[in-house]
Amino acid sequence: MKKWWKEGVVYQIYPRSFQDSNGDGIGDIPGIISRLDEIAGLGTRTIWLSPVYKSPQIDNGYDISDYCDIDPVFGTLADMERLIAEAKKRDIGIVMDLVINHTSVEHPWFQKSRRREEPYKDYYIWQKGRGGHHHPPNNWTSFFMEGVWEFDELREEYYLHLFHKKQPDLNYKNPLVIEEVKKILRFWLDKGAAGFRCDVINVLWKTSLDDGKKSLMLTGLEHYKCQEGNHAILRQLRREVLDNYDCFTVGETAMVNLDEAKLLSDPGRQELDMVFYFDHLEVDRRIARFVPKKFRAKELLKRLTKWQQGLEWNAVYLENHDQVRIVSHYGDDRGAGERGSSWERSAKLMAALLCTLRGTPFIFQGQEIGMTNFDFNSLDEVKDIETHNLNRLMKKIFFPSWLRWKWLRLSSRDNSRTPFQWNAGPGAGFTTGQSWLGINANHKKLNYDAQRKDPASVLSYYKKMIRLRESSETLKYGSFKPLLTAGSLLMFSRESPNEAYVAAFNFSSRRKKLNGEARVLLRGKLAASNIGRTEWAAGDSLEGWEALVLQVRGVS
Ligand code: ISL
Ligand code: CA
Repeated sequence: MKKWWKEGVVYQIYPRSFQDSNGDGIGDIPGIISRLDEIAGLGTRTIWLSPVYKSPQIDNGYDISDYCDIDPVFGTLADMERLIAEAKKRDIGIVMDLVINHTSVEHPWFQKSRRREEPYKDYYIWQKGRGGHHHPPNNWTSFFMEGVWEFDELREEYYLHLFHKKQPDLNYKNPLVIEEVKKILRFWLDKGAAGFRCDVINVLWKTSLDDGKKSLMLTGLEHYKCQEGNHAILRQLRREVLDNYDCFTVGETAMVNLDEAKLLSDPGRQELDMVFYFDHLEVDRRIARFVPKKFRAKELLKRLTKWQQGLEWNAVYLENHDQVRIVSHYGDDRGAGERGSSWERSAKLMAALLCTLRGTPFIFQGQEIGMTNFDFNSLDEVKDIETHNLNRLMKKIFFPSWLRWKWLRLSSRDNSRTPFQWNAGPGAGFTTGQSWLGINANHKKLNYDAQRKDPASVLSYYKKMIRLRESSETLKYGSFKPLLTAGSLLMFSRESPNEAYVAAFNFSSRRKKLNGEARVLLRGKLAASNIGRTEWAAGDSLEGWEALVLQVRGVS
């Protein structure tokens, strides 16, 4: 079924790192407003704003102390209202980040809960320790590689936190908590929000607090991932609140498999509209995204196919604020900022991939100019709490420091969180002050200003691909069919009754000779080329990092 949120691309802003307006080194809402024309110019229909709510910023805003106010570091509620209005003028909707698995310890609910004040007493998951205070209630481990229980001296009980210890989990067995969430949803929808990206939305319901099966990643997961109680909450929020507004939801769903994702996003079940899963970004990683292994195009196509065909509608993304930069990951960032380099070609290849898959494309800030992983030299420059926790854990099990750093720099979430590179000047046009996180030295060559007027830039290519997708019903709604892989070559088609496109990608800096089958499939009219081809005369090879999109049926 057609929907407005299936039509256009979503642009994710990580406010801290987007545009600073007052020189304090931290991006803010007035900064975002000043860049709305650039955002609109890309072809953005929706902005997903990572959290700007009041927060002690332990986890960059994913630890909220007031859901209905804005953190002073980002601006005021009036600024936020202005952002919604200014975006609307440009036909852009704003999607808020809904972080409701946990709050900050500084949220008044938690402060009152610690003191057993009603009605907040059971807003969180409180438990007595085992053997008095001495042992936590169970053996679960957290997403940030710690235990999940923290002892509170005031209440003399432990509270559960699946993430950082300053992010206590809410107790969804308490109906009052769900009522609070409804209020938050209505508050933002009434202000004009276009929907919600729902943070770790599949772990809300803790069925039991029994010990979990021991696991290297997450002990206890089987007691809270995608439980029936979680589905019921989503249906309730949908029925009672979301359905009364013209909005959409995309759930970030940790550790989901396809069957679970289907249940969460099947349109008939009325829970979420789309989900973010991680499978396609872990082709070359073990233990989620932490340990490297070899990339294979074959494995990527296999995983893409599974999800493209398995779900009714996909949230298509290659980057976000928790992932590394795609050009440094599946691409090749050598020659960053330089014309004709592997960096330029592979960044454009990612644009072509993003816009030819079936689903709503999400672009993370900076992806559209091909920003790369950070260039930090040591852990001291990293701010991400996840990276530091992981380092501590690896140290405990005697990993040498060189190996720790090798792996951490491959997985650190700060890779994508460095400030947006607007220009070549000091502060990269991001700030006039001291930036909160290091700015990549490659901003001197790789920046927005260098690309904005250049028709052959990565930025211009993103715009082109976004327009191509928007102009084609087949690229938006057509079916997805895997065609073939051979070494670094990956091909699929998008088909509708009257029209078909074939997309071919060479995931290597080396020229790729096409086999007979590939040559037959690649007969058609050129729809997009990332290396400036003006026609495709059924050639016999693809250039290094080439992406080719052909219209193979329905050519008028
Ligand atoms: O990063 C992951 C997979 O590669 C997942 O484990 C998962 O995305 C993540 O840990 C959950 O992320 C979300 O909630 C966190 C917050 O720190 C992240 O920034 C947010 O996206 C806690 O709110
Ligand atoms: Ca600022």
